[in-house]
Amino acid sequence: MFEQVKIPYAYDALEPYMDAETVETHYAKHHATYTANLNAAAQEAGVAGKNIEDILANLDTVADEAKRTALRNNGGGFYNHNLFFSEIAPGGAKEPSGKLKDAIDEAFGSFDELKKQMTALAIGQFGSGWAWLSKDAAGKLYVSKSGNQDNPISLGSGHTPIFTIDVWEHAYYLKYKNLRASYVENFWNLVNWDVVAKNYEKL
Ligand code: MN3
Repeated sequence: MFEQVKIPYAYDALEPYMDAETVETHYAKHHATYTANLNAAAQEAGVAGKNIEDILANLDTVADEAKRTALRNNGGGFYNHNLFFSEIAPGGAKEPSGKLKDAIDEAFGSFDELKKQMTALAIGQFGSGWAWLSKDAAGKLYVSKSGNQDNPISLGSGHTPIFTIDVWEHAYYLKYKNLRASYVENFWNLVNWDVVAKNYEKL
């Protein structure tokens, strides 16, 4: 059974940058639904015992198009939101340090430059999707964006997302309405860089 990551904070803990109603709806409705639908889709496709990274990395081994699409959309929705809700746990470092900072400086020149590039990707994603900070097979960091619930893991071997920004309207519309750029600018205030550093050092 796939289970949503438990969030160690109250729905109102991310105020004023992310409002309680958005967090509750996003986590307890949207994310919960992706998780339930993934469990059903994994049963249907015969991959229920596998881990989510394996499923997303090997979507092309599922021959049936409807089953593959259900895994892609709901598997992505499950995984992406687990990363998202973990990385914004209150507390922790307000900016990268240690090995993660070194890797960011090597890939982008500075943390400010990473923020600038990822903000531009998040704002520029047409329609629903995500902006990503990921590690490639050689351990180098890079930024990207994707539509819908697509995830860098599905691009091929060795792609590991370590940080993401959800730019589906459900992530911000109750508070920010059409102002996605304001949501993205404020999102940086929420990031717990200790969690991102753990994601970076995990593999
Ligand atoms: Mn979302």
